[in-house]
Amino acid sequence: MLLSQSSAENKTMKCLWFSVLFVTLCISSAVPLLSEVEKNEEDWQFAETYLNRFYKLEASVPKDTTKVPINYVSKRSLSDKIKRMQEFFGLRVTGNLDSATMEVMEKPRCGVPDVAEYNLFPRKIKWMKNNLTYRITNYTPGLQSDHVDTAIWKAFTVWSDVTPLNFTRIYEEKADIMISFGGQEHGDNYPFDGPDGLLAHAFPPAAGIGGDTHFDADETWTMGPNGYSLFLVAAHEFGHALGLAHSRDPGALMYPTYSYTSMDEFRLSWDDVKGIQALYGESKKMLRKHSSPQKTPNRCSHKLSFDAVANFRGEMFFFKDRFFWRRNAQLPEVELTLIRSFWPKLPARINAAYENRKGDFLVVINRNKYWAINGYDIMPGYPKYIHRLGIPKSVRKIDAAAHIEETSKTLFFAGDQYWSYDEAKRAMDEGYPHLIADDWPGISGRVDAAFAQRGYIYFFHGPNEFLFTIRQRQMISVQRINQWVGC
Ligand code: TQI
Ligand code: ZN
Ligand code: ZN
Repeated sequence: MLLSQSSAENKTMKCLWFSVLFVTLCISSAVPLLSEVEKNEEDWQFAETYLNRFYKLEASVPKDTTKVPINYVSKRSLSDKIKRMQEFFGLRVTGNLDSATMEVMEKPRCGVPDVAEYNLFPRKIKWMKNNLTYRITNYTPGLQSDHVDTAIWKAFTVWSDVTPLNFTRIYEEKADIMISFGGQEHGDNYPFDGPDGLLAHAFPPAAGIGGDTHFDADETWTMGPNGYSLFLVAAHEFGHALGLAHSRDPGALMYPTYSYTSMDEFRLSWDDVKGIQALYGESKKMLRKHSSPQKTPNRCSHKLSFDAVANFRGEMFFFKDRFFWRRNAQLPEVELTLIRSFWPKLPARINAAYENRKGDFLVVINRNKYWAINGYDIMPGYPKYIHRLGIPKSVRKIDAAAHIEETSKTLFFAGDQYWSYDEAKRAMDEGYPHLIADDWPGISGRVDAAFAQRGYIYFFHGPNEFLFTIRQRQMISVQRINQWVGC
C-alpha cells in the first residue's frame, strides 16, 4: 500500500516538473530582466514550441545530447519551419524571428506538444474507486457562482457518461478533487502567469493534493465563446485529474490546444473515450443516452474521401469533417488541424474551397454561402451568398470549386452540373450550367472536391482522384487519394 502510494507521488512530481518546464517555455519575451542574448534564446525556444504545435517540428536533436545546447542544433530546421509559417501568414519570408513573426506566434496560446494519440501518465495512475467527491472551495469574480457550478458539473458528466465513474459534490472537508481559483503563486509552488499562457492545472490521481484542480483567477472565465470556457478547460483538467495526459489527436479534448465549442455541442472524441476507458472501463449506465463520440478521420482509410481541396499560398488544404490536412511540397509530413482552431467563425464543415490567386485569399463554401479568408482572418463583408455570383437560387449546396489561374475562371460544381465564373469580368460565362459528364468524360454524376493546377484539374470522388488536362478535357490518370495526405 505504502509503496504504491509513494511511487504514485513520484510520478506526480515528474508530471509537475513537466508543467514547470512548460511555464518556462511560455513566458517568452514577457520577462524583462534578461540580457539580449538570453532573450534571443528564449525567442528561439518559444518559436520551437510554437512551431512544434502548429507546424509539427520533428525532434531535430539526437537522443544523447545532454551536453549540446538544444537551440544550437535545431536552429537550421527551425528556420525552414519559420519560412513556411511566414509564407502562410503572408509575412516577409526571412526564416528569422523578426518582430512581425514573433507577434503572430504570440497570438495563439501555448501548450505542451505530446507524441502519441491518447496518453496515460506513466504506470497507469488512476483512482482505485469509482465514486469520487469534488468540492468547489471558492469562486471567481467574473463568473456567477451558479454558472461555475454548472460548468464544473457538466465537465464531470463528460467523463462519467462514458465510464463507471460517479462524481458527488460535497461542501465540507477534503474531497478527492478540490477545485479552486487562484492567481499567480497560489500555494503549490506552480504559480500561474496572469492572463493567457497557463490557464489551469490538475494533479494526477493520488491522495492529498492528487486530483486537485486549480484555475488561473486572472483569466476571463466564461460560459460562451469569449474568454476561456470554464466548462471546456475544466473538462480537459478533469481528464488530467483522472489520469490522462495529452493526446496527439487534434480532435481530442486532451489535445493541448484550446479551441472553443459550446457546452451543448461538445462531444468527446473517440480517442478521449478510449483513453479514459483504458483506465476505468466502459459505462454501465444504461439509462443515460449520451451522444456518440466523434471520429477523427484516418488518412490511411480505404474509404477516405475529401469534402474540399484547395491550394493556398503554396500549401495544399484537404478538408474533411471538422478538420483539414495541410501539405507542403517541401515537407514529408502532412498535418491534421481542426478548422475551428484556425477559423473559429467558420461553419464546422466545408463543402468546397479554392484559392483566388490574384486577390491572395482562400474562398471556402458551406452550402450556399462563401467566405474569403486571409491567413487567420475572415475578410470583411462575408459570408456572402453564392447566388450573387450568378448561380441560381435553386442550388442550395456547392459540392466543389476549382480556380484555373491561366484563364482566371472558377468552376463551381453542384450535383451533376457545373458553372464557369470569370473572375476577371466578375460574371458567369454564357451557356452554363453544363453537365459534368458531358465535358469531363469519365466523371459520372457529382464530385466531392476539385482543384486545378498548371493546366490540370483534379476531381475527387470517394477514395479516388481523377486527373484531367484542362484544354483537351482528357482523363489521364486515376489514383487513390490517400497518397495526398501522407499514406
Ligand atoms: N495547463 C496545462 C494543461 O492542463 C498544464 C500542463 C502542462 C500539463 N503540461 C502538462 C498537465 C502535462 C498534465 C500533463 O494542459 S494549460 C489547455 C489547452 C491548459 C491548456 O493552462 O496550458 C487546456 C489548460 F488544451 F487548451 F491547451 C487547459 Cl484545455
Ligand atoms: Zn496550483
Ligand atoms: Zn492539459
